[in-house]
Amino acid sequence: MKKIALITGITGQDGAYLAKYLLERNWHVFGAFRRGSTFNTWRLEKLGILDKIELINLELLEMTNIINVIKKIKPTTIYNLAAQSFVGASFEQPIFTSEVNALGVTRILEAIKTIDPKIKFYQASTSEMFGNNTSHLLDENTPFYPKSPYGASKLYAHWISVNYRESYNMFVCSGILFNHESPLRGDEFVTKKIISGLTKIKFKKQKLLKLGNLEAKRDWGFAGDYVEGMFKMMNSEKPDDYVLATGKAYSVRDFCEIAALNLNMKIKWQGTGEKTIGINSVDGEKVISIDKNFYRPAEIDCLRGDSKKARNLLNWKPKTDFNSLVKLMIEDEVKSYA
Ligand code: NAP
Ligand code: F7E
Repeated sequence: MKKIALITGITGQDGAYLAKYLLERNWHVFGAFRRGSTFNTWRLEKLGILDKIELINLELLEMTNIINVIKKIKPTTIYNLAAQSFVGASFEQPIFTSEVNALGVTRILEAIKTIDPKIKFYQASTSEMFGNNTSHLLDENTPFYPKSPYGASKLYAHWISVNYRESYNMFVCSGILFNHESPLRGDEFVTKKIISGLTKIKFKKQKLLKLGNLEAKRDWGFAGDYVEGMFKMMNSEKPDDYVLATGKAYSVRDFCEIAALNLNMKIKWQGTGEKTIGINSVDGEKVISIDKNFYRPAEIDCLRGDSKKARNLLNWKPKTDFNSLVKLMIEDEVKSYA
């Protein structure tokens, strides 16, 4: 069987890890990127795979472009990882976010249905669709109640994916992934921001790290583990929806403390709410403060997933625990200061 994959969002974190994973399994990988004034291929370069991928222009806002790309490369599988993926920005740009994240998915599905409904389709869904439903472990049967334009746009994309699967008998999977991080994570996301900020402070390149809500808890896994789950979904017998998560949640505050320990710093907290500060008790310097600009109009207090369906049916489980994730991100970050 031909093994031709098209990955949208190839310049993003997951696009890079998934491309590497597929290349190692002898897939022919086309990476779709949106045109910009500069090439944004640093992640592919960092993984050493830039020259092994065929890059192709694709803009999710542009139907004709999507149709032409699919007709030209004839993929057997499409992984749709492209999105306006920053929750905070979705409050500022809700319409753009919906155009890309929600209607962009309908555009691809409609193109697949018209050109070749046998093409398999993976949709990058998210724990953000659950919203503040935090009383228990979240799984495929938990009702959705998104708390951001991002979450709402992804919920539309999830249901339209399910709808095409059921209406047209297409092989469509929706992977409901909880937060997953790595050294390739975008700078604005809180894990990378903490790692990068505290490392700069350690090497005296920055004085203070400003954060928003320290109490938010997330189920943080390693992106490298999660792309394996995507692949397993797409290569199982039946298309379905799966949660991928570690089952453990930690707060932003916890993340700061563990990251600091990995840099031989020790955070002592003082004050509460917006007045909270973090002092490095090793030298007594203030290193963390709160900036209300990083608060969101609506926050999700805690997200913790139950991936037993993926464990049982896909034989998937995360290999990297929270402490190992923080450690590997710090180890990569300090390399640039060595
Ligand atoms: P990311 O690093 O932000 O990558 C997003 C990618 O989408 C980038 O390559 C971006 O291109 C591309 N893109 C954005 N708008 C586009 C458009 N209009 N047309 C074509 N491409 C466009 O995100 P990620 O962390 O790898 O996540 C991958 C997917 O999983 C996203 O759909 C995200 O919403 C979803 N997800 C992520 C997580 C997580 O924790 N990482 C969890 C659940 C779901 P540029 O490089 O040009 O910006
Ligand atoms: O925020 C809090 C913030 O922006 C995590 C995306 O990949 O995962 C990601 O979305 C938490 C939130 O990720 C800052 O309020 C505190 O509670 O790193 P984040 P996210 O919003 O969870 C989901 C699953 C996706 O699907 C998304 O695509 O941290 N927080 N202080 C902060 N967040 C940021 N960014 N910056 C802060 O200073």
